[in-house]
Amino acid sequence: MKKALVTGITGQDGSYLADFLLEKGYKVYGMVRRNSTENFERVEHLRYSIQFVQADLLDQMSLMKLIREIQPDEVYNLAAQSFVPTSWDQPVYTGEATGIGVTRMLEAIRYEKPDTKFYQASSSEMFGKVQEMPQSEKTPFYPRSPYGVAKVYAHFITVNYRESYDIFAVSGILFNHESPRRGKEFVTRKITDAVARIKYGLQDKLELGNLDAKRDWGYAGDYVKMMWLMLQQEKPEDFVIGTGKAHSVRDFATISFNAAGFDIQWEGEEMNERGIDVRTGKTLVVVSEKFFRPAEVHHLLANPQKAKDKLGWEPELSFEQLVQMMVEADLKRYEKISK
Ligand code: NAP
Ligand code: G4F
Repeated sequence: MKKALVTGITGQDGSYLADFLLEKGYKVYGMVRRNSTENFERVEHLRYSIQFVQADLLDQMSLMKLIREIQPDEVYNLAAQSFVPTSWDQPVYTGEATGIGVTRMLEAIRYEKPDTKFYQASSSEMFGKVQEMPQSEKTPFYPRSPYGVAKVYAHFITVNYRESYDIFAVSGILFNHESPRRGKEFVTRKITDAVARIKYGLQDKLELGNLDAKRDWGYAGDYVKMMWLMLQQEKPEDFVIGTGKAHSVRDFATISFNAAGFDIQWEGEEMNERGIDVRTGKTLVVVSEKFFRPAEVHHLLANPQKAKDKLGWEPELSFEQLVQMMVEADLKRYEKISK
């Protein structure tokens, strides 16, 4: 039985990857950091199938001990301070967890089990102020946030350990991927959660920032399989994973409200733009300055050709299906609460 250690197991991707690896017959170890209360909502259904182990990316010795004791065949490093706006408020912490934390894990592997295969969760946020359209493995990075900068460091330290110590270490440069398990501070889930709350009369309207930002959004459940596939290749290589289609935040909001039976129309410009329900004349969306960022990443679009050719990558869920799935899940959740 192969052993996999997954960091970030309590996060969106960790929970989907654990589902996938268990189905493949792996023994899964999920790394959790110490919290005053348990935070197992996304992995509740796997509580007795995963072995939870405690360590922290900020603590070198805890990682050494983990690798020594588990002797994993594969490590998936999904843990990070992953919310871009927080990285402006806590840039040093973000650098420690999202950047240097990766070096700590690689050092633990180098000393305790150098034949472990290592997956690093790199990000399209590294492309930032994009240098070409669409973005591939060859596109130069230009990060626009402390989070993006930390991910670039993490990316290159992974390349460096591969080249210096011959560790099977790869980065998946993943574009935004979403699901009903997405954190509610990220824009997609913020929208679908608000749509459901408005539908059940629990919220009046939704405040958003830059409606013109465009992302290449895919479904998290499709993406975790690619993480695993990257570690099953003959030689370690980095891959871009995305759908090759981008949509704006405004598009995401429009489709979400439509999916819940609202008919939204956009009026006004930039800071004064509003989303109005055509049938009732009620304002559903307002733009608020507080959600704008000091430096925006305006448009991300993947060129996933390498993954298509070498990994057989083809996303199963379309953008519209993804939005529908997220809205339905949130409607169901609030239907239960409102009864
Ligand atoms: P997420 O839901 O925010 O989960 C982050 C996980 O990291 C949580 O389990 C969190 O634990 C853990 N964590 C944070 N700091 C830690 C520390 N110091 N030590 C140990 N664990 C720590 O993120 P996600 O969306 O699943 O993303 C997974 C990874 O992919 C992240 O590295 C993210 O930056 C990267 N990524 C995500 C996307 C995307 O669109 N989702 C795209 C590209 C790259 P707690 O539950 O205790 O907070
Ligand atoms: O959903 P977001 O917060 O995701 P962002 O910043 O693209 O980061 C996510 O994807 C990265 C991959 O590229 C990951 F590495 C990272 O960990 C994370 O998962 O924001 C998306 C866009 C931004 O342009 C933002 O300005 O939506 C815009 N936006 C507009 N109004 C908003 C809002 N974002 C948030 N979070 N909240 C708003 O009200």
